[in-house]
Amino acid sequence: MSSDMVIVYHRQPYEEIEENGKTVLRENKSPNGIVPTLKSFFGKVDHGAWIAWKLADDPENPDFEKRIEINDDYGSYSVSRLALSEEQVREFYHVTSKEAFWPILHGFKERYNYDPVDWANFQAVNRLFAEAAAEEAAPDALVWVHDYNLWLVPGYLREMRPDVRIAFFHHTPFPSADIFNMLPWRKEIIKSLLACDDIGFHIPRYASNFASVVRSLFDVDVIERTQVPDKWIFEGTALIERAWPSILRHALHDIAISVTPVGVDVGHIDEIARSTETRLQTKEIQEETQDVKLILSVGRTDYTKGGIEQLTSFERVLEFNPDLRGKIRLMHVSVAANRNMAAYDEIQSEIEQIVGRINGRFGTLEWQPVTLISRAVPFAQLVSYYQAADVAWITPLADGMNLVAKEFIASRIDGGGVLVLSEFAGAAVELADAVITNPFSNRAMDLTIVSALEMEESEKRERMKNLRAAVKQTDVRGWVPGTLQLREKPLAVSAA
Ligand code: GDG
Repeated sequence: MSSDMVIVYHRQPYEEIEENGKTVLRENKSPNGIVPTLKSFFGKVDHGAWIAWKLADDPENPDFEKRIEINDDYGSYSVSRLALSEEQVREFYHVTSKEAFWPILHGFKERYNYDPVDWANFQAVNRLFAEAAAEEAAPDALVWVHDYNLWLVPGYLREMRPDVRIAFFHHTPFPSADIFNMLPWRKEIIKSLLACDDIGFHIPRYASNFASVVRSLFDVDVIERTQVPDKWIFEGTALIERAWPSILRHALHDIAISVTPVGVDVGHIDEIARSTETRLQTKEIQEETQDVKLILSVGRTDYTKGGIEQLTSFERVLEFNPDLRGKIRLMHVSVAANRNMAAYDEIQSEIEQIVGRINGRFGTLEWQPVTLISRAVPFAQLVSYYQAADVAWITPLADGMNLVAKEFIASRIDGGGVLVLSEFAGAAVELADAVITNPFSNRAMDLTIVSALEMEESEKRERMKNLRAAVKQTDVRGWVPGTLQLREKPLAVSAA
């Protein structure tokens, strides 16, 4: 029991790779930007702890290394690894979280499948996370739990450790009661979340939806409502909201509902963008694409990200605008993060099919309309793509925030480029100067991409200037766990 801050996140904060028969830890290269941000909090406390799962052939094996100590650039912290069998991971993560919760959170009722869910396994795995957090937390520590696959952790943890402060952050959207209440375990999930001191969301709409779900299931009082700041009230997005219930009271316990949009590390991206290596790479791409306008799309391969709808829009644009043939190119980076899951494999092959069809229909020896990249690209290279693109085309059907949009903006040190952004990405609330589009409308999709390609230079620059200012406002370095304050370690005082 020695950590002032305990982060409970299902993945380990590094990648483990085998080198010459030895296991070494390496910075996480998988497409997930949040891990370094979370680790950066460990630099602020004397000692931190991270709780994650690790696959084990035999979870009972006494040689399994349950806890390791790390001292790196981020700080000093321990990582508690919960030994889970392949079956437990499949049930807890791939079935319950990805087949049942994920579609509901993103409003895809028709994809929701709860028949195969083993709820007892989900409860057991969440209890293991709670036990590990209870063991690591110092008195009054802050325990920060992340995402829906750990929804039951706060309830279990509160029973074990009434003293700790519990914060929970949702990286996904949160739907209204009409959709959320399709989950048969709705009451158990919400009861657990009500054990938190603070529940965080990216944008006011998700916070409001959450409050509506709570009120449908429990008697709660709204103690405080908060007006949404003017800068986030923008009529052009479907996710507009004017106020949200920011303190709820249930059974004499107050729960803060906070809105803390996640941003990107602007300084870090700026450094990469200004490096000689990136500039050279950017120049190379620009030389290769100098006669065409480059449209860039980046995201995980997931039905929520709208890859199929985007590719079919590109196909229509080429079909109905013959003058654009040979003049534009789409680079579609779609990285699979959940291999071997039927729903994701299907999307991957559908994407490959459409790309093949477009290239077959319109391509020539000199010009290939779409380049599909299905493997993870090193981040510095991604920054070069962001810099070389004329348009970033980010059109998810639903997305908690969407960090790709913000990374694109942070990379544009030249002040150029156009962002076309879906009104169903949380980021749209902050980024009113993007060209906002509706990915459910063919007409809106086709018109906005063409207008982005034709935009006057002065308008592009004006919009990008405002976008860059907006992205700086939610720099992830200023991100804190909702209304709860960290007990930061005292600043070292010099002996002079
Ligand atoms: C969840 C929520 C929310 C992508 N391709 C490559 C690559 N990426 C990186 C991007 C970015 C990250 O992956 C994707 O972040 P997003 O925010 O766009 O999306 P999710 O993974 O779905 O994340 C989302 C987020 O949590 C944070 O709260 O915004 O709504 O769904 O950082 O750069 N990185 C590299 N190569 C790639 O090919 N290196």
